[in-house]
Amino acid sequence: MNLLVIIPTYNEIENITKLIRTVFDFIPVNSGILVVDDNSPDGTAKAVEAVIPDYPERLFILNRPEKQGLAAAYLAGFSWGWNGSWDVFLEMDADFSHDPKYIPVMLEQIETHEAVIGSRNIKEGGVEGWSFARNAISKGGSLYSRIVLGCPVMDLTGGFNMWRKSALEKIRLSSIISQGYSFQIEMKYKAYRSGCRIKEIPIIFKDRKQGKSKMSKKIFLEALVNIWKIRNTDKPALGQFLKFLVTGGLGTITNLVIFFLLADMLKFNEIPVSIGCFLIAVTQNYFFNHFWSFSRTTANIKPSFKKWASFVLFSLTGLAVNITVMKLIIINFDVLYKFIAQAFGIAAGMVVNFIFSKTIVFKNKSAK
Ligand SMILES: Nc1nc2c(ncn2[C@@H]2O[C@H](COP(=O)(O)OP(=O)(O)OP(=O)(O)O)[C@@H](O)[C@H]2O)c(=O)[nH]1
Ligand SMILES: [Mg+2]
Repeated sequence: MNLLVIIPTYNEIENITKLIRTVFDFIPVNSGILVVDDNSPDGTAKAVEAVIPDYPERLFILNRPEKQGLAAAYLAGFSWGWNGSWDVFLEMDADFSHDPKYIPVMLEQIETHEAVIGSRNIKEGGVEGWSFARNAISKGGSLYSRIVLGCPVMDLTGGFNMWRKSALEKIRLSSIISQGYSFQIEMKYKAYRSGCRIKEIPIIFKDRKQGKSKMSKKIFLEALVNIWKIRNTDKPALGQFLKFLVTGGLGTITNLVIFFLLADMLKFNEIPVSIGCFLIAVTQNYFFNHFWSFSRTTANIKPSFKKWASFVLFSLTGLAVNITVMKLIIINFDVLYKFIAQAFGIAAGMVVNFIFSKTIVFKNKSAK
């Protein structure tokens, strides 16, 4: 398998040359290294360029104009290598925290897995040189993310990970929302959710000896908040359904208020009033669903008469299901009150309408 090691750098001049040489000692001849540098002021890129002649066709640099965070650097790295002959990608820090000696072990495991994670939080894994506080923060962060996301990976925050191309396809890199350090968590979570075969191997993580950490309190807090966003990108269905229900409830209120005004106060005939109220409520629902319940999928489509009409049609279908279910329950079961049957009917109608809305009316055609 052809391995591409991707190393993001920002001010790693003290480390990068030595790291590149060490990594080359541990990887097979068909492997390469790509350094993704965000225009480091210390001249990291120049240092890399100086050693490129030593490793022709094996060492590459991707120069980016400015510091844009770890996620952007890795995503750029993956896409740089996407059309090349690489089948396996390895993420690795430039500061020697990730010991290159583990790469052969990871390569062995990637034969039978789609993702191999260098893990500090399993047996025989660990951290060297970290203060008690830093260790506690890292472990706490991992545990917190595991609980919020319901993801069994023990080391969610670590950045020493190997991916088969197929795993990156399953993750759908275009869906990644993280910019900073939560990127690592998001990658693993999405790999897990998309059914990748994941293996954690123990690593001893060593604190950096040279250069400055880019980790800060702000970045850390950002990651804590991001976990919830990550969870939402993956589990929109329940949120969508709840919003859809609230929308339906608001539509019903609108319907009743207008019905009261026209039929009770102004004494109009209740049949045409009822039809009018239905259309107004459904129109309101249509816009609420478009801009709220399904806002995630409708971001790049506009409301249209055609979509509105199909939504009206499916609302009527929902109503038909409602009436049918209600009637069937009353006929077949000995219900104490008919409204109980109607409640089941409404629920069934709602579900049917939701499914049509989600899969047809508010579907994002460009989503894969
Ligand atoms: N290209 C690029 N690389 C970055 C950026 N931020 C961090 N890096 C690199 O990503 C790797 C991890 O960053 P570190 O500063 O070591 O962060 P850390 O490992 O979480 O923190 P320490 O444990 O204190 O080292 C290093 O190779 C950095 O040079 C960025 O914005 N752009
Ligand atoms: Mg580091």
